[in-house]
Amino acid sequence: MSGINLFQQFSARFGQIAVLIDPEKTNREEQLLPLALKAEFAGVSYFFVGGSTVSRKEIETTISLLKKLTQIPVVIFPGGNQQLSAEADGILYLSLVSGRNPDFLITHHVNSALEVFQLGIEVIPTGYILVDGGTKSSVAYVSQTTPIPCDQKSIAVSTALAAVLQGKKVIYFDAGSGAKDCVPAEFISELRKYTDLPVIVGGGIRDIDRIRNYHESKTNVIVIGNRLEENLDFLLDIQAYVKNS
Ligand code: 1GP
Repeated sequence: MSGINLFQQFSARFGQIAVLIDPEKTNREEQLLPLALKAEFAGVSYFFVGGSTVSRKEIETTISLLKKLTQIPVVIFPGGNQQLSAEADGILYLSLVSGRNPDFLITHHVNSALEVFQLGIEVIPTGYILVDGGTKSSVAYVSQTTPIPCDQKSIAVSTALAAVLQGKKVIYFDAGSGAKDCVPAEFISELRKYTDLPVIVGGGIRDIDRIRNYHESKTNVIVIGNRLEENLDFLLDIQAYVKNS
């Protein structure tokens, strides 16, 4: 087990940046090395690794390379119970609480529980809430669940609070990869009236104003995926923001 305590790090402050790596697209050292170097320069706090249809081998290879290339903590963001690696610093142990598909609430967890125990990595029970991002996301398709509409703040907050009452330590609001509409920041500011637990947000985040908006709404971790797949230089803008915030 690494010496890092991810839950404590998540909790420590607002406005931390995580870079999401999909090992189906990014898995070679020639891709990961520049990403790792630029992310370190930019002050990125975490790498999240996972995707809806990623294989065990892809996740293991990518995490193994990352651990050689960077000191930034590597966190599994699993799309299914095969996405495990003993080399990761921890795993977001997701329950898709916005959905009503038992596979993503308990079946995957039962199938992998013994193995997760034996990995010995930090397990972070996470209430994962899918929000309508204006496109059919791969998570909605694969999980066969309906996202919470963007204008349903009360449902979103009640869903998050139910997860907290069930013992989840972290809430992740996700509009899905490549979302047109991001998760409304008001979901987070409203949730903050009830809990101090760490909140993660992702899906369609493409500019610094949006990052600032989430930061000001007391979001602990802001996840960027697609925008960096298109152009790594966005990390320069992130560097300037992180340095001055
Ligand atoms: C999706 O939260 C992530 O699960 C990131 O989304 O790829 O749109 O940044 P993007």
